[in-house]
Amino acid sequence: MLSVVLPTRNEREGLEILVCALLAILEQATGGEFELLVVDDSDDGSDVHLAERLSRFPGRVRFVHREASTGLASAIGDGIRLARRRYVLAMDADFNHSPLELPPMLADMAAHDLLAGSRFLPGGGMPGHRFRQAGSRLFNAFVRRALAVSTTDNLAGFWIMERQRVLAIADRWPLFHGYGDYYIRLLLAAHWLGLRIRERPVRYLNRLTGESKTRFAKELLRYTRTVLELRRNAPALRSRLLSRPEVGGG
Ligand SMILES: Nc1nc2c(ncn2[C@@H]2O[C@H](COP(=O)(O)OP(=O)(O)OP(=O)(O)O)[C@@H](O)[C@H]2O)c(=O)[nH]1
Ligand SMILES: [Mg+2]
Repeated sequence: MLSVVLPTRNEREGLEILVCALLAILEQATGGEFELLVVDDSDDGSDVHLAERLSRFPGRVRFVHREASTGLASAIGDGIRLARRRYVLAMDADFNHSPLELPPMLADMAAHDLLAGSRFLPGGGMPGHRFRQAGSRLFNAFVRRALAVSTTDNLAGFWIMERQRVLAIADRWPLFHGYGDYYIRLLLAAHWLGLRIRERPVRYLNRLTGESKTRFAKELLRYTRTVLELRRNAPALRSRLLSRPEVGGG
């Protein structure tokens, strides 16, 4: 049923706790039909420790360490390619994305082509960080206008889709490069393809332990460049994507 892709970089303390929470929650929510796929780019030695700790869950948790890190988006892409279940769910591994959101998301997934968490729908939210909240809201308004999409949260990166469908899109249009901007490309592709996108509110939690890898202002600049480039190249990208009907919605 479900493969959960967890990209990690130097998450020594929190990851094992997250894995245990996910194992308990998903056992119930999926009737045991799931796997967790950790795609790790750590350079602090935590990979050796985590590989050993997570080997206690054979058949449930796969830990893949990449020697040469090519960044967050490519880790998610690799995880999706390695996944074995019908649906893939991508989430951060630092508790920003709460494991408690998974059961309601799973209950909704079969009725939609892309199920996406949003902090900006009633009932959603994120703790603290007033500057970040305001920045994210403003940026989302910009994305909606620049790319003519309706999604309220184009940065969340907390989503579920059929694995084959994501791979078919990525095959046509490389999505998985950069950082969180891969998600803007994925949502835009889904819009262009007319997929049934469903946003549902999610509440972020504070990162449990460890350090953020995001320089928010710097990433926002990168995301802005991505959006402007997508807008500029939209006709060519769109026709490339739509030239293959089998990736479309249904
Ligand atoms: N595999 C891999 N994972 C990464 C990389 N960079 C970040 N991550 C993971 O991606 C997730 C999101 O990274 P964060 O540093 O929490 O970024 P963020 O959630 O945007 O920032 P904060 O809100 O400050 O936590 C976490 O699970 C990280 O461990 C990377 O280069 N490779
Ligand atoms: Mg985080």
